[in-house]
Amino acid sequence: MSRAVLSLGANLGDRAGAIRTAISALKDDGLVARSTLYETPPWGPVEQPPYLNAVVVVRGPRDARGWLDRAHELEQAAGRTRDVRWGPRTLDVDVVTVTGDDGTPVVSDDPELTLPHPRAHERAFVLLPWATLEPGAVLPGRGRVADLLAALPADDLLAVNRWDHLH
Ligand code: PH2
Ligand code: MG
Ligand code: MG
Repeated sequence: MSRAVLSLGANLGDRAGAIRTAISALKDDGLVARSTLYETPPWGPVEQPPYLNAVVVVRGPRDARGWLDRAHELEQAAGRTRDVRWGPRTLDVDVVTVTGDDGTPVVSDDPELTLPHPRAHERAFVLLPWATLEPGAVLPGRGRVADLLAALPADDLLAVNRWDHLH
């Protein structure tokens, strides 16, 4: 058994539908907790529409590669086509961190699955929803999620807005 933190994002089509469908599908994989949806400005070099983002915690019999495979299945089911790196997408599911039942985090520098996720520590759209699920969460190798959030520019935090209650 392992425990994984997954980040979900969508900025094309029915953004909320794609994320909610994926979260529902994860109930069969041992969904432990899910954040609400947040609307967030696009991060990165590509100009594109705003994202909806969410974070979930799952625990099940898969290993790290198994969670990545599941993430890709969910992206496929949402009609994901892979084109521009960091570009717009109907659904993106990223594995942020995987922890064994003994608490040991999986560390991997495989370019297809780098763990923990190499950019999660600087992304408010990952850290903020995660902190609402697990206030004491630690991103292995980077420190407490609450401290990482506090280290980000205030504008990054202010730009992550709870979306559900607006709709
Ligand atoms: N994902 C990206 C690129 N930029 N920006 C936000 N706000 N949220 C994302 O999920 C996101 C992004 C590529 O994975
Ligand atoms: Mg991503
Ligand atoms: Mg991805």
